[in-house]
Amino acid sequence: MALLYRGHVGRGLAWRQLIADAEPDLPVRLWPEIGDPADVRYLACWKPPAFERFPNLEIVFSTGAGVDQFDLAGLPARVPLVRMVEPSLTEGMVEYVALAVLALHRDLVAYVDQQRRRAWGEFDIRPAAERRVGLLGLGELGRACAARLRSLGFPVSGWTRRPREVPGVACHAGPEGLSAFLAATDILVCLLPLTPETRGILDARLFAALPAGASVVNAGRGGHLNAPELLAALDSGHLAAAVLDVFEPEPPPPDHPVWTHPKVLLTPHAASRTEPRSGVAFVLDAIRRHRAGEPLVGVVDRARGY
Ligand code: NDP
Ligand code: OXD
Repeated sequence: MALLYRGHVGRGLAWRQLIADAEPDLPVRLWPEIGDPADVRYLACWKPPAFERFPNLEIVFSTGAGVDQFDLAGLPARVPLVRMVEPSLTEGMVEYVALAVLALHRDLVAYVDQQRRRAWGEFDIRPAAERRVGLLGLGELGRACAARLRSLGFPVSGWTRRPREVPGVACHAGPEGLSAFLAATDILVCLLPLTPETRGILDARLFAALPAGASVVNAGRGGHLNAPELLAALDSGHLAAAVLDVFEPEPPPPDHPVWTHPKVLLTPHAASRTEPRSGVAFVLDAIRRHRAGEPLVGVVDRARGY
């Protein structure tokens, strides 16, 4: 029985050491040294190899929260796909979203642009209580971000697929709840999974439904965004600024206007990441639960796509 890790080499070495310390009876193999594929019971990866090579798989782990990078064809229905639900990933995203929302709230993107142009002009300061933040997605990450944003003083609302109740958050759900949610959002933060339903959701129609002067943060996936329509909404002045952590493709082509657009702050898919110690703790807990016949945390619903 073995766990196969396929991903960042340095993090793989850290995973192997941490698992050796905590669970010496579980050998860890690092891709491409897979050994006998029949030994591989657990696979942890960002992008999976062909599942057919591993006839005895019991659990497949995504080393991230998202699973849109997985082609599940070939993964038998009996093998659960488990995504990361662990504190380092959540806290990283909470920090990033707080950073992005505060940057937009305090006009940092516009100040950086001014500095480049050697311009000196101040913008009005608006209280956080008057800046409404709307979260697309109130899942593991969205709910944690909502709590931190509330503690910073922002009124927070959220939009989900199914109706939800989150204390202190004005909740909206489904296509029928989207317009009211958008109309009451000054800073929109996308923390959705990428599915056929959410692909391209950040488009001209959605931007037009936001109040004039609103801003956008995309920390979900690049496939959520229609980039030309975002740049058009920024150029028209309807949107004030955007903070983008994800893009399609990553990185954007060298001549793409998003690199230099004065109203865009771009980061290289770096909002958050699973730190080896807490990732390994999550995986070992899942394996223990699986062996004990207990329910797993973070199982992906394949029909829903997240
Ligand atoms: P969850 O699965 O816990 O939450 C997803 C949320 O999105 C849920 O609230 C869900 O609604 C909502 N949602 C899904 N589909 C729809 C839809 N069609 N309409 C409305 N709401 C929808 O995911 P996480 O919070 O853990 O992660 C979210 C995403 O963040 C990941 O999938 C990944 O793409 C991205 N991510 C990005 C990182 C980065 O570094 N940039 C790092 C980590 C994650 P409901 O509550 O009804 O199910
Ligand atoms: C993730 C990511 O999904 O890092 O975890 O994007």
